Amino acid sequence: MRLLSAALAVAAVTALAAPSAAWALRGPSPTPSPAVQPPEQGPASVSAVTIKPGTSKGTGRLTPVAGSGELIAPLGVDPACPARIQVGMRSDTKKPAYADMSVEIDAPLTASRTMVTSYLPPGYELTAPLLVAVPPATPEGTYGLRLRTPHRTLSVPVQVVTPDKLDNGGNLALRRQVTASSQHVNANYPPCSVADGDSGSNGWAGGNGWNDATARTWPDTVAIALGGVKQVSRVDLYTLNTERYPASTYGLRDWDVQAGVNGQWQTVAQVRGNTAGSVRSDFAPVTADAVRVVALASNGANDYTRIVEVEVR
Ligand SMILES: [Ca+2]
Ligand SMILES: [Ca+2]
Repeated sequence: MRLLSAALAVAAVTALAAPSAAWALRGPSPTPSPAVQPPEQGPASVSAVTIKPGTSKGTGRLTPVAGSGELIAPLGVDPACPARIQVGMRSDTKKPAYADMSVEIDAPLTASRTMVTSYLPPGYELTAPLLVAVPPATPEGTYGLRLRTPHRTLSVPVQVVTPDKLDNGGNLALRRQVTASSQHVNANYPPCSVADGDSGSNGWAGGNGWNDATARTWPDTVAIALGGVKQVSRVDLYTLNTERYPASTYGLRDWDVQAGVNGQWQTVAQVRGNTAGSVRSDFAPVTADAVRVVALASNGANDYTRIVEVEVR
């Protein structure tokens, strides 16, 4: 048993120590691979591929796995913010081996990779993000995504829907059109990421939050069109906040919340001196077709605006 444990540990270290050599991507990539920013431009924390012990079913085969049973891919979304799903494979084989999984998707949808290849010890599971792009003219409907290992295929239906039909949990901003006063030269901070449904900071620099391009210059603005006139009375703003990059040092400090009413921006809430990762602003209901955040200052010396998500209700 000790020998087996040692072998597994060595195999795991091998797999984890050389991810670029152990696995490879092939095929089109809708977004550039994450890059670490220089310190003055903000922190980065990206972990794209995870290899960890799984629960082997003892089938003796490679089994494709997916993070959910289906993928919802909204139409009309900025290509910089594609739909995402975790995919991968679990080794139920008896010996360590190089494992291949192919990724097929129905046209006209495209996936960020067509193949995942990795060294995988028995009982271990690999997962990695798959980005699915939906061209603007794609008809609504169900499309096929197939994950194939040599003896198994996992089919994950992809539902292409307009943002109006999304189950948005009451968040009127979800997957709506976003415009910002500036966009960082690094493509991993697109404005549309403030309405992608991911409010967690752990994916920062991986495409799920907006970093402006004008250090120490204010104001910065990010506006979300609501797809029509809606009654709104609450905005939740999530700024960068992790253990390593706390909001008190890297997050947004001061901002105004504005509502677009009859073509005019009205300030409906103000936040000053914030040090928290998220702030809820409640205000008297207004009828608006857009919501805008006017960023006025951030904490610390870096002085960029870093917003992970804005939710509107
Ligand atoms: Ca986000
Ligand atoms: Ca700025």
